[in-house]
Amino acid sequence: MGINEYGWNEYFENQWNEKFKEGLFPGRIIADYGQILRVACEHGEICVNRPVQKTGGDFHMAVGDWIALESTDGISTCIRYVLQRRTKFSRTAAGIELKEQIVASNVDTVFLIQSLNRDFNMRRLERYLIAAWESGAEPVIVLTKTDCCSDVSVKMATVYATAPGVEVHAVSSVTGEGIDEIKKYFQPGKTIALLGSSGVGKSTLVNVLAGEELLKTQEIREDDSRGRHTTTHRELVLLPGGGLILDTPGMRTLSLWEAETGMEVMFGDIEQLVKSCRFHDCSHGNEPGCAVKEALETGYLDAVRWENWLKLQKELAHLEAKKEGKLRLQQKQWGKQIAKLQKQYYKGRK
Ligand SMILES: Nc1nc2c(ncn2[C@@H]2O[C@H](COP(=O)(O)OP(=O)(O)O)[C@@H](O)[C@H]2O)c(=O)[nH]1
Ligand SMILES: [Mg+2]
Ligand SMILES: [Zn+2]
Repeated sequence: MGINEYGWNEYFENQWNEKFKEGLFPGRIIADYGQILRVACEHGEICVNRPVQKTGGDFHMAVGDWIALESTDGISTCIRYVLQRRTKFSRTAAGIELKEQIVASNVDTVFLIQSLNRDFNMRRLERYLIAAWESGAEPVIVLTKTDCCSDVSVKMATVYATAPGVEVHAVSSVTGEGIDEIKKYFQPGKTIALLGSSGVGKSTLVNVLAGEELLKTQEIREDDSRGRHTTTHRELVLLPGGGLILDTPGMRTLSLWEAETGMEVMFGDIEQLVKSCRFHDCSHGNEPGCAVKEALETGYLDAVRWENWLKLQKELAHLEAKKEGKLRLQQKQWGKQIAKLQKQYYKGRK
């Protein structure tokens, strides 16, 4: 098995030649079991321990990462470095501690998946698109379970409006509808990640594309409970026709981690509008010359989209503040600013 099949390319080759010395060899993380990582390398598939830093926190490693391995005593292998990522799809990890969680690394295309029956939600799609544009990978929208939906074209139109310029496909893993269409994205050495809520049919889709039952799906089959899902658990799957598919565990919520580029791509028009209000600190309430208000009235700006933008702005502002550990400082500054404004206001009235 060649590492090129697994997506090794010039980008990594250049890093390797610059930074890594002899005695090391490259591998790609194809599954994450927590303490143990499964890695594909020139020797085939091996399991290695996740290196643990002395400080306690584990090294930041994700499925899709390219790593430098070292065979220590001819028997065991350990991870020495993580190569710089070409792309990464991240979110804010669940939990109290503020930290990044890389969901998929070194991905070329992300399939943003929603099912047409239950999971269809444009506000959620906006979130995924922001994170996708931020990741550096190309987003493609895949709507699943066409067999359970009677108004596919209406829903497709809704998606086109939410994600202009992004390709949209509707598929069914049951009837096979649309599957051929999405096969064009799978090319030798290219990695496609499947992202979306639990239950939308990601693993089923991998199995359909792979032509065999590689991944566990949620379906329980009463007829033959044995021997169905016995294949090794993998998250990054090499397809028989070339190309790699990265299945991710379902995410209940996608809390953004970084969003600057993504917000610009998704909401550049709103950012422009906001800038063209007469007052630079316009609250977009009742001020004269408010471009947002005008756009909402004329229908140029969709009210729901505007509300989502406001919500996202608030969330991102909060995240930024948390990130910099400056929440308190900022509150202090706000206090000062308000005091200043009050002072100006009273001065103006005198
Ligand atoms: N009707 C229908 N059901 C599907 C389709 N794809 C997946 N499912 C079912 O949806 C459920 C969840 O699928 P699964 O692949 O485990 O979802 P995941 O959590 O996104 O990996 C399973 O019961 C599948 O059989 C489809 O195209 N049509
Ligand atoms: Mg799954
Ligand atoms: Zn305004």
